[in-house]
This record gives sequence, C-alpha cells and structure tokens, in this order.
Amino acid sequence: MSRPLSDYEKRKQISVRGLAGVENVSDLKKNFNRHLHFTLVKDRNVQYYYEKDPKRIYYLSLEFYMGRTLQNTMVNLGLQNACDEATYQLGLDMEELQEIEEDAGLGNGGLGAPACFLDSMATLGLAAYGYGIRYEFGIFNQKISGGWQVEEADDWLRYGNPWEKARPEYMIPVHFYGHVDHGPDGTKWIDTQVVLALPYDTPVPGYRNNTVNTMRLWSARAPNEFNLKDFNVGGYIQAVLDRNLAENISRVLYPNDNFFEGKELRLKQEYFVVAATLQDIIRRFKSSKFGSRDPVRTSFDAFPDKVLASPTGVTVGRGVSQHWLSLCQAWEITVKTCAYTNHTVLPEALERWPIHLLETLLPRHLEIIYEINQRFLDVIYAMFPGDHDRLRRMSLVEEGSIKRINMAHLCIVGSHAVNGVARIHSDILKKTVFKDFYEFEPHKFQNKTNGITPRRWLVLCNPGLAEVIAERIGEEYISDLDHLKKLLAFVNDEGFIRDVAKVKQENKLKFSAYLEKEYKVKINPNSLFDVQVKRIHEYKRQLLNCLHVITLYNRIKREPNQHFVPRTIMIGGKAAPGYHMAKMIIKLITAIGDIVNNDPVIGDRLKMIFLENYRVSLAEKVIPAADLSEQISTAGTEASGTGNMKFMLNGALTIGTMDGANVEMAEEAGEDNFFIFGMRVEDVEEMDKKGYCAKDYYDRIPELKQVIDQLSSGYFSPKQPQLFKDIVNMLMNHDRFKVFADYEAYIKCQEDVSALYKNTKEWTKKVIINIATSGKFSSDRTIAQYAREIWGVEPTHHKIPAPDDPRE
Ligand code: AMP
Ligand code: H2P
Repeated sequence: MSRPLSDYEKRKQISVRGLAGVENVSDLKKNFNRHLHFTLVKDRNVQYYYEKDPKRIYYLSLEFYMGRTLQNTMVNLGLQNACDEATYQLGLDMEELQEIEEDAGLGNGGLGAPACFLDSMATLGLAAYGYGIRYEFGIFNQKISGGWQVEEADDWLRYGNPWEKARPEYMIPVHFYGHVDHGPDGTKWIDTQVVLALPYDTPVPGYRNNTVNTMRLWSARAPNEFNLKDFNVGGYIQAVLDRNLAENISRVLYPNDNFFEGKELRLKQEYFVVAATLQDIIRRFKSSKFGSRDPVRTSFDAFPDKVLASPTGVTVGRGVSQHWLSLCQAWEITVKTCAYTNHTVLPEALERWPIHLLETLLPRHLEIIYEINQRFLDVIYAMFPGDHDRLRRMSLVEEGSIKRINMAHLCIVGSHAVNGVARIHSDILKKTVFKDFYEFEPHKFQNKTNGITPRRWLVLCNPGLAEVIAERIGEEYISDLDHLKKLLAFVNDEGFIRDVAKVKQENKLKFSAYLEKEYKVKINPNSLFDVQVKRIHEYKRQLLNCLHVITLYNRIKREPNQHFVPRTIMIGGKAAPGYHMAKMIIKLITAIGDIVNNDPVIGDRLKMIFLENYRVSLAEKVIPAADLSEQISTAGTEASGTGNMKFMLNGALTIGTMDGANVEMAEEAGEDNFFIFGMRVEDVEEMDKKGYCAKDYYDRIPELKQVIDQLSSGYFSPKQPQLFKDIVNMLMNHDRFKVFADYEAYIKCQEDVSALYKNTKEWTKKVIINIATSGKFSSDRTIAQYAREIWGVEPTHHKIPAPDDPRE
C-alpha cells in the first residue's frame, strides 16, 4: 500500500521541477552546519566527549574572573598574527579593538583563579566544565573622587556579550522555601517556589589543541506562573513586577573578599548554582553509556567514576538527596564525587549559616544536614569516647546565641579530598584550622599550590618578553612552563641580559604613556616601579607599604642632596564597599600621593600613585611594567596569592614575607634572588603567645615614630587633621596583622632593593633567574596535580583532530 507523501516529499517534487536549484541545497547545508558550529556552538568537541565518555570534571565556583576574551581566544587558537594583519589591511587597529571589550568581572580577586584553571583544563584536554553564575553586574567599577573610593555598577552586558550563547533548551528548575511533609508515603518537600536556571555557555579554548570546553553560567528566570497563582485584578501587574524577586538571584556579585556577610540572597545564589549544576550533571550522566534515561533504573554506582565535582570557595552547600537513592547511598556517592578546596584561613571569611535562614529557605536540606551530622558525630564519638569537647569543635552545627551550620566542616565531611592552595597554607590547615578533622581522616588532606596560565599572563600580556624567550629556547615553554629552566644557561649572556632589560624598559615606557593618557599623571619611566596590586585588605598590609613611602619621603626631606634611587610606588585594588578600614587605606594612599607628588624638594625621585579601578585588563598592563612586586602579608595569612606568580613570570623581583606561595617561589628561585623579610609563621605564633605591643616599636624606632606622629597630626590631611585617627588607633592598639613588628625589617630590605637596582646588570640577572624558575607556577602544573591526585583522571595533552570543515 502506498503511503501518502510527506510535506517534505511534496516540496521535493516541486523543487525538482525547478523551483529550488540544487546549488541552493548545498549552500543551505553549508550554512546550516556553519550556523550549528559557529553561532550555536554545537561543538564537535562536545560530541567527542560523548563518544569517548571520559570522567568529567565539574569545577563549581561563585567566581570566574575571566577578564577579556578576544585576545585570549586569538592566542589560544594561534590566530593572533593573522588577525592583526587582516585588521591592519582593513585599516583597523587590533589593539584599539581589544580595548573596547568589557572585562567579564565576575570575581573579586584571587578567587578568580578558576579562570586560569579553565584555560589549563582545556589545554590539558580534560573533559572539564566550569559552572557558576552569570551575574548581570560583576565587580563594581571603582572611581576615585576626592581621594575616596566610589563604587559604580558594572553594567558589563549593556552592549551584549558576543562570547556567550543562551541554552534555553537546558533550563532547569530550582526550588526554594516550602515545607517538609513526613507523610505515610515518605518524606516530601512541598509548596516550594520555583526559579528557573537558564544556562549561558561560553567556549573555553585550549592552547592550540583543537579542544574547546565550556563554561556554563546560570541566570535566574521567573517561571511564567511566578506569583500568578491567585491574582485578582490589579494583582496581575504586581505579579509581573515581582518576577524581579526571583531574577535578583543572578543580579549581582557580592563584592566581599574574605568576608562572610550572611545575607539570604547570597545563600540563594549558592544553592541556585549547586542545585542547577547537579541536575545538569545528572542529566549528562544519565545520557551517557553508564546511566539510563529512566531515573528509576539508573544505576548511580558508576557516578563517582564518571563525575568529579570540585566546588571551590569558602561557600557551597549542596543538595544530597536523590529521591530514588537511600540517604546512605547518596551520601557515599557524594563523598566519592566531591572534593573541597579551601582558599583562606581568615575566620571571618568562613561561612557559618544561621539555622533560621536555612530553615525557611531550604527546610529539607537542613533536616538532611542534621542527619549527616548525627551519623558523623556517632563515628567520632566511637573513636574518641568521652571527648565531648572534640564533638563540639567538629560538629557541623555550632551552638551559641545563634545556631549555625559550619560550611567548611560540611565540605570536609562531604568530600574525599581537602586541599589548601600553597604548601604552607595546607600545613596550617592541618595544624590549626582543621586540626581535628586531620586527626580523624589524615588521608583526605592534600596540597595543591596555585598557578596561573602562562597564555594570558605572559604570551598575551607581555609579547615582548615572550618573544625574547622564544628566540632562546623555542615556544615549547608556552604549554610546558618547566622549559623556562633552559634560560638558566643564559643568565650570564650579555645579549640576553640586554634584551630582557630592554623589554622591561619598553613596557615601562608604554605603561607610563598609558598612565599619562588615562589618569593624567606623569611618572619617571627611569624610576624603580614598585607595585602592589591586590584587594585592599588589612592582612595584605598596604599600610606597611605606606609607612615605607612616608619614611622615604622623610629621608629625602631630611637630606635632600643625598643620592637617592628614584621610585614610583603604585598601589591598586578595590575595597569591599562595607569595609571601613580598607576605604580609609585608599584615602591614605591618595593623601600621601597629594603631598609627596607635589613637593618640589622631592621632584621625580619619589611618586605615589593609586591605580584606579584595578581589574584584569589593567593587571595585564601594569604587571609587565613592574620592577618590584610587593607581597607583604603577615606570615600565615595569605593562603597562596597568585599576583605574586604573575609578577615573577613577567620579570619583576619580589619583596615578600615567608607567606603563601612566596615560600615556594623563593625556594624555586633561591633565597639570594628574592627579597625576603620579616616574621615567619613561627615568629608570629610566638608573638601571639607573648602578646604584640605596637607601642614598643613606636617608642623604640624614631623613624616609625615620626611617620605615625605625622599621620596623627594631620601632616597628610591638613584640612582634616583627625582624618587618619582610626588608622593610627588601629595600628597602635588593635592591629591583628602586626604591621609595626615587620617595619624595621621591611625598611632594611627595601634598602637592599634600591642598592641592587642601581646595578642594572646584576638586577637583570636575578630577574632572569626568577623567570627561569617560575615554571612551577603554571596552572597547567596545578591542574595536572589536581587531575592525578584528587580527580582521578590523566591529563592527555592530547590534540584532538581538527574539526571537519563545518562549511561542508
Ligand atoms: P594577590 O592578593 O596579589 O594574590 O591577588 C590575587 C589575584 O587577584 C591576583 O592575581 C590579582 O591580580 C587579582 N586581583 C586582585 N584584585 C583584583 C581586581 N580588582 N581585578 C582583577 N584582579 C584582581
Ligand atoms: C584568595 C586568597 C589567596 C589565594 C586565592 C586563590 C581568597 O583570594 O586570599 O591567597 O591565592 O584565594 O586561591 P584573594 O587573592 O582575593 O585574597
């Protein structure tokens, strides 16, 4: 029996009669494939992962500080020269075009390191995904007005974002509020409010390996029925307006670095990203060979072999129950699947969510957390019978005037691996912050020293240096940074020394011109560029830097005819909007600049510049121009630092304390090639026992006394002599970070810096040694270690075949 013709077949008959030319068919096919591949980014690589079905790595983070994408894409795809040439021929200037792109400022600072990790994961050919939130407003733009920081909203999506692709087909519901019903047919979480998570995908290209991974950021959307349930006339408009309430979840990045604020909206953000991501992961798992699409029959046994989720940050709570699994099974899978990275030891940064917030927002999850805690404490009690104090210290639930859930504890208990981000930091976690947990499960604890991607942080930002390196040792170092060691053979090579010094000088000139154009400040390009760029925070001790600048100022004023190594001190960074002391520190920096920079006795021997609105794209300009990198936190407070590594790779010498990754950097470079000063962690601990008395230093060190007296008397704030009293009071009476204790050693060490700087050749030799030994600090090394030692996957360095020409 002949079946009726389909519409397609009917149309085909018509077209055969000549209405559509055969050429059009092949054109359309080409265009269709082109659109699929390039516009919809339905990438061949995604299919590659489906075919190979490797273990997937899920990197969850509330921050992906990506910066700009255009140049990075060109570098990784190997297209930069061609693009330069093509735009040139079109009468356009590539550099100008690049400057138009907005930074994707979806991070605060170092926690944005996941951006480097994504680059490395793609470069190492790992089937890895970054999962986060598509904040409509990223980190605020900083304006300086009258010397004060003023925040402006970062409307980065105003002109659209060409790098992202919305994927409404993968929208996922996330539930909040409601209550728990323990009925006869099981426990149910009911009457919830639903918010939809709409994913936006951004491609993450590996370095010249034909691999493109995905960063998937969730945006909140109100469902159509949101608040429309029982509207009456007039209620409708309000209901539509109320959609904002749901959509506020992805509105804005919290600009708190290292500080837990405890806001409900932040908790919503955390649950939103985790709940949406987990559902997406499970969907992907089910459509793999190992899962079946039928939830009832899905076997999750293979889940931990196929999935690894690495939630980063001091944050992340998680939903554990899959209703078709018992809690016990679900928990076992969770622990095998998750790994937890800690990024800070500052107690005020660690999240402790008040029970009452969880109770309303996520009632069922709170019950599950209690259950997990009960089972966990039972095990501890069996191991340490009678040790009630230990139970209290380790409990996920903190008793007190407000009962809270300690999220770091939950993360440790719920993960198979826990790591810090530099050796010294991981040791501190074991010895102090998580001591009890270490004693309970020592096998969980590891170290993964941070790293940075050499693509963005050398090839892209410092092409001059990349080039002189490549001339000596070839280009292999770009994807295997240990090759930089080969430069040690050139430490005494006059030609190389000259080339490296010349590139630095060119970068300094370029940056000086930029400052003059954008900030209207003129600096001496022959002075020592002394740079401290990072979030403004008391523990990072921008104040110690300020005390040094004032000391230099006083010295020149005292002996104006002495020879003096000219310096330009630049400090940049944002202060969390609610952090009073950090904002005062910015005001102090600008106030010192006003006095120092306009004093005719000083001339161009000393300048103090505040770099307004420090951000990734500004970092790319200032770091290659720096001679000296300031990494001067109180020992034991900076988990790792990544700025320190960027400077080392770009040919700056470091003045730093034995803190964070500085310790390993000095170890690699050799202590002779590093300006180390100040208290070690043990000294700080010792001092804490004895008690730190700032006044002793003030009384004993005349230059320090002079500086503090100037601050107290309004020397730097003549119109408002009391302006800096809070700073002085803090330094003298309750300085958690012991600035005065390191003052003398710091000043002395800075004298060594100046002395060496006079000898360009000796200075440059040390620079070369630093560059040559910075290989360890590639995020490729970091990621390879995470992969092997925590995630249970092998980096492939595998270059997949180039995609077929999608136009065919
Ligand atoms: P550090 O404290 O120097 O290790 O800084 C951590 C990292 O965050 C470094 O890589 C800095 O360059 C970066 N960073 C800090 N503040 C900002 C900012 N406002 N914009 C961009 N990057 C930042
Ligand atoms: C934090 C730590 C750093 C660390 C970084 C990444 C929270 O960021 O303090 O020491 O290197 O995470 O692990 P930040 O640099 O913004 O302070």
